[in-house]
Amino acid sequence: MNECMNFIGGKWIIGKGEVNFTNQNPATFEDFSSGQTASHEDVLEAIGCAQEAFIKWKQIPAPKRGEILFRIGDVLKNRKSTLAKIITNEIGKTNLEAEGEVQEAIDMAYYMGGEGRRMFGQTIPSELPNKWAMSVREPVGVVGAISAFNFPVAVPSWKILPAIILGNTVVWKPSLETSAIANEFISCFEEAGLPSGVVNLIIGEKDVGEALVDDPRVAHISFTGSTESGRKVYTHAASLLKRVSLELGGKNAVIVLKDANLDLAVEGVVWAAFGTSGQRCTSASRVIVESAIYDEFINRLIDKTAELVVGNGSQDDVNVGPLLNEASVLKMEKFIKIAKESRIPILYGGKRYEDRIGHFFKPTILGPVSPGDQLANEEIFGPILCVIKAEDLNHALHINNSSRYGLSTALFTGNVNHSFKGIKEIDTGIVYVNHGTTGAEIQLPFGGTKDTGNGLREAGQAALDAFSEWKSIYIDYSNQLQKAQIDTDRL
Ligand code: UN1
Repeated sequence: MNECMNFIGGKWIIGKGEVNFTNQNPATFEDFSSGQTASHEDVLEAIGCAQEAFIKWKQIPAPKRGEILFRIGDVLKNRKSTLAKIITNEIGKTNLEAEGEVQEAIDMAYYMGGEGRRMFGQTIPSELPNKWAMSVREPVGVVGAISAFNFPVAVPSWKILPAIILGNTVVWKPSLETSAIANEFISCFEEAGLPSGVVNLIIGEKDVGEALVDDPRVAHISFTGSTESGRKVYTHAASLLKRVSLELGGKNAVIVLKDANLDLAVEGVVWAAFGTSGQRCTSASRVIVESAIYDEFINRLIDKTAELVVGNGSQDDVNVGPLLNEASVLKMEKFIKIAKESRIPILYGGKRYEDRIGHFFKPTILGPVSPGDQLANEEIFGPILCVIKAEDLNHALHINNSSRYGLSTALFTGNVNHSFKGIKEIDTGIVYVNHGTTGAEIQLPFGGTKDTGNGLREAGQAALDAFSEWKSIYIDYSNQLQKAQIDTDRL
C-alpha cells in the first residue's frame, strides 16, 4: 500500500493531523493508499517554507526557471506510465485517459518552460518628453492551489507550473482521494531539482484548504471544485482582499443539428458524456437535438452507448471506469429517482451494476428532458446524459445559454453559417465545432462564464495574467521635475 506524506520545505513529512485515511481502488475495493492528514501547524509551516523560498526563487532569471520546468517535463515524460497507473488505481480513470492527462502536464511543463524566455512586458511612449514608460510582470507571492479528484495531475499542473515560471511559490492541497498520485507527481518536481520550498504538498480535508484561504501570507488562491465550495472560498478570500481564480461546476451541452454528420455526432456525444464516467468538469450532461432528427439520433445514441465496455480502467479494452466512491454512486441513484418521479423516460442504463465489485454505474440516457427540468439544469458529474429536443438552431442556442453554468459547449453541424453563428452566440468559455465538449488543450485559456468561475482563466497565456501582477515603471531622464501632464502646445 502507498503511504502518503506531505512535502514541506523539501522534506517528506508524515502529517500530524487527526485523520487517518485509506483510499480504495474504486474498481476492486482493494486498499491502495493511506496516510494521515496535515495538521494546522503543518499547513502554517508549509506556507512559511513557501514564503521563504519565494525570496530566492523570484530572483532566479525566468529563462533559468524555465530550464527547471523543461526538466520537470522530462521527468514526467519518463515516468508517464507509472503516474498513469497510479491514477487508474487510485481514482479509476481508464489507463488511456490517465496517460492523456499526464501528457497534458508534460505539455504544460514545456509550454511554461518556454514562457521563461518569453515573459514579455510592454514598452509604450510616454506623453512627456525624455521619459520612458514600460510595464513588467511580477510574481504575486505564495499561491495556494486547491484541486479536485478528477484530474489529479493535469489540473494541478495548470496551477503549479504557470505559478512557478512567474517566480511564485506554491502550497498545493489536492483532494484527499488523490494523495498517492499527488506524492508521485511532487516527487517528479523533486527529481527535476526544483529548489526546496518552491512547491509544497499538504494532504488533507476541507479544513486544510480553509487554512490556506485564511492565511494572509497566501496571496492567491487557485481553486478547482464545486460551485458551492468555490462561492465560499471566494467570499472568504474577498474579505481578505485576496486574489482568487475559480474553476467550478458545469452543465455542458452538445448541440446536434439536422445537417450534422450523425455518426460523428453520436460518437462525440458518447465520448463527451461517458468518458471518465462523466466526471470531467467538461463532460457533456445535456445533448440538445434538433427535433427533425431526434428519433434517429436517439436510436443511434443508444446503440453506440451499448457498445461501451465498462470495467476496470487498467484493462486495455475498457472504455469507461468506475465512479470515485459510493457517495458518487448514491448521487447517481438520487438523480435516477428524480427522473422517475418526474416521469422522464430512462432510455438506457439507470442503475449501478449490482453483480460487480467496484463503484460501477451504467452509462445512462434520459429523454426527452424539458429544458426547465431539474435534471436539465443541475450538475450531475457522472455518467447520466439528458437529451433535450430543440426546434432549430436558435432554440438550441437559447436552451444552451439558459444554464447558470458556462464552461463548454459543442456544436455538430455541416453548415458553415450555423457553425459561425453558434460560435458567436454560445455563451460558454469553451466552444467546440464538430467535436465533443472535452479535450481542452493547454495552450488555450481554460475556464468558464457565469457560475463556472470568476472571470480568470487558467492555461495558455491567460495563466500568466492569473498568477502575476503588472508593475508599471516610469524613468524620467529630463533632469527636471515634470510636474503634470501637459497640453501639446506647451511642449
Ligand atoms: C476538468 O475536468 O477539471 O478538457 C478538466 C478536458 C480536459 C481537462 C478537464 N483537458 O476535458
